[in-house]
Amino acid sequence: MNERNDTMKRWSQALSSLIMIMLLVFIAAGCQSSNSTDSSKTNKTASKTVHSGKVEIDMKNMAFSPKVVYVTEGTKVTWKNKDAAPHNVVSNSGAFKSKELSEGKTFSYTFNKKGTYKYKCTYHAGMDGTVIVTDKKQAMTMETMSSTEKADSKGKTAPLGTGTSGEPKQADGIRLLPYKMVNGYKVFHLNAKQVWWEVKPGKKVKAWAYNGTVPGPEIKVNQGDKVKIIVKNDLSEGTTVHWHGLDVPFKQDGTGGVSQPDIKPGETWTYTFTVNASPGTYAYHSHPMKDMLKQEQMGLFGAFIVEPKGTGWKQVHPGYQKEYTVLVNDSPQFGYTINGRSYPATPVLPAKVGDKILVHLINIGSMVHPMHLHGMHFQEISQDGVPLPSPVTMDTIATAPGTTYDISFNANQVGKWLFHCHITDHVVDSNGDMSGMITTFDVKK
Ligand SMILES: [Cu+2]
Repeated sequence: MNERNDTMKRWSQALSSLIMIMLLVFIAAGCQSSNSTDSSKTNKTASKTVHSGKVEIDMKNMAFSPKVVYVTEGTKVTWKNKDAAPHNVVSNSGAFKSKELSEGKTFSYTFNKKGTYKYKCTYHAGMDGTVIVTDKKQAMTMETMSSTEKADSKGKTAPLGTGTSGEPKQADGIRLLPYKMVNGYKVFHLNAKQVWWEVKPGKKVKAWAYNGTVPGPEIKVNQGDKVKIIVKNDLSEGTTVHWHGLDVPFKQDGTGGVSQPDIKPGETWTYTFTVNASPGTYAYHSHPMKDMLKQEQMGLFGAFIVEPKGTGWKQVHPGYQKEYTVLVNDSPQFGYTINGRSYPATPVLPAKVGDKILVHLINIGSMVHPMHLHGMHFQEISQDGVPLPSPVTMDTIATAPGTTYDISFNANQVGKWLFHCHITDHVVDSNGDMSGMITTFDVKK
């Protein structure tokens, strides 16, 4: 047994050294090898590689190629004109501007500040591109992921699961976590593990997920419930779960290295508390001391809904016919998503004309997302689980990271009504076509 543990330990040390070496080689190479010379191939696809040091973008066939480039801070980008026609490179924000570049001429700019830089050739309409500058820490996360990918393709790591633990799927695409009553406690089980997750058809990415699903299954309780949540860690590193907004006792707060040690791989941890929070929308997510950024970006989060004492929303508000959770997220791993999917793979939320609809809206990402509803206004009725003194009517709500909202509206018009983030970058793919943070209310007669 000890010998086996030792072998495994040595094996995992060897594997992490290998990943580290691959990472260093990648950085040292300045990723020039991945800069494809076949522009017809890279023309329309966003490069997923994060470049460091330097990178070249071609101006060829009246287009920038690659059109979208990810770089770390301090990377020098060089544009080269490979067309007979002259081009230029002009930043939309004024950050940089080349003079006219005839065939064979180049222009360089070093990006020292994090951000999204859109630019264009002012001579040719529609000839534009984007440079996305990430900080080094974020790039490290992405590179470590792709190194793991390489190890996988050689069959060096265990095969991944693909699905869920069989929880019932709700109309909003989120699974509902079942519980058992034991000695007056509602007992829930969460299992953190690595899976493949399909963000949209053709885009399968590695995820770290609770019970195999992104977001994790929805936990639904009533105010006053006593709950036990048993968390099993099947990740390759320590983790915890934090109960966001629920004001639990300190020992149950789930902050790694602060209220508890990180739960080690293979171990379980039980959280026990009474739900005193007011009925409304909350969340849960991993909050380990080590690797917190990566764990949240990889999918370890979910909705936590508190219903009124001993009853459900529909009983307290007899007017509501539909109740949906809409969880918006941004991450380098999944892109811009609603309930773990990117449009058009996001859920279509059904309604009938005359229905009153309650939406639990959660921003679990790290950016502001102004969510806009087509065709109808809605009312914000509560925020962070607390009812507003008087509801506010609007058609766009600027959701902030880590903030939860309850909104409500009357489905008074037949139609397929979009509900989407209004930052254009968050709702288009690298070609500028609709994608990402968009969902639909399908209101029928
Ligand atoms: Cu957005």
